[in-house]
Amino acid sequence: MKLTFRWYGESDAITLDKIRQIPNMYSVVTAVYDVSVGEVWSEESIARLKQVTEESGLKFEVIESVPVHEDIKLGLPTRDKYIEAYKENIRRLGRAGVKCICYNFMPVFDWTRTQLDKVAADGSNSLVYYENQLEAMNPLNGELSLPGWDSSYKKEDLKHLFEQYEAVDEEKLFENLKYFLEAIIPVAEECDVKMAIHPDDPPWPIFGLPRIITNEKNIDRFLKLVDSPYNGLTFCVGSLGADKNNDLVKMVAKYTAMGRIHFMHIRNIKLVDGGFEETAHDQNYGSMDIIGIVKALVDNGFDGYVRPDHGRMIWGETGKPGYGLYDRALGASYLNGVFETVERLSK
Ligand code: DNO
Repeated sequence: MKLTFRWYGESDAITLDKIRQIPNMYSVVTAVYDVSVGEVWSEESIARLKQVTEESGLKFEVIESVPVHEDIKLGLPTRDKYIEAYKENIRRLGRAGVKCICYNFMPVFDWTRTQLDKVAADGSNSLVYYENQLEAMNPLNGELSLPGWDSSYKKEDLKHLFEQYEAVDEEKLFENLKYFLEAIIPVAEECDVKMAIHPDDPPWPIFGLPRIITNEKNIDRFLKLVDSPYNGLTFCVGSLGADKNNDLVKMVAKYTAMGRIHFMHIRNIKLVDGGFEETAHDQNYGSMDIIGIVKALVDNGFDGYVRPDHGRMIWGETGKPGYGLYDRALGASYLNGVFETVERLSK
């Protein structure tokens, strides 16, 4: 596996100098943040990211994310121009040495939590999702904002988007995803860039909006939409694991054997009545079988990218919820240990 770490570019308080000191660190996972969704990324911005990353001794091989414009997900006539821009981004990133692009196909909102700083018994705090808190949230009042959400939407835009999505059910969303993949995967093949869709987090519809990358059946269907190794997955343990019906060890083994997992997001969550809580990465703190998942990867010859995912806030650190340094670095170290042990024992 190739260990990676998400880096929010030169304005990130967690600098490359710090990231490169984490044992076994291979590449950053980053993006160009100075353009709106749907635009072509400038060659200069890409070159700059590559240059500073490589100067620090790290690789520039994984992008998270090139976001997909809502018109593509909605299947509007204007989608074609955004798809052209998307293809151009794949070409430009491929030329810069990028090997894997993570993206998602969640309508309007990316990952969603109901509280960002739930304090645990040990004094750390983390992100949680409780059904009853979600029911009390109204995304249309424009006041709600979460770290994963596009904050450029105004109240009126959101209302309009919700109205447009009334015509899009799961079937329609699958159709729109197919149209998108049929256009971009040939370009990804040509440029040797693996596309890796991120599952929906949480893996069920929220606020009445459809979500489709949620379980084994739907992922099987997704992979067949365009049956190419370039049409692959970011397998996010914490996202898919929020649904207890998902057998993650089985899914990881199967999709790794198929050569379709390009990127692993590995973190732990604890399933509780009516929701879940993000915990330390270590096996015994949450409900995920982290060791079983790593074993499924190793047994099936996984050689893709792995990153520790959301961390808790510990040691008084403040910053972007889920994306502090300390607990993600502990997560990285834990994952190194699990991989090393499982690899060694499997020889
Ligand atoms: C959350 C992240 C997601 C992910 C996107 C991919 O922390 O894993 O926001 O980057 O869904 O497009």
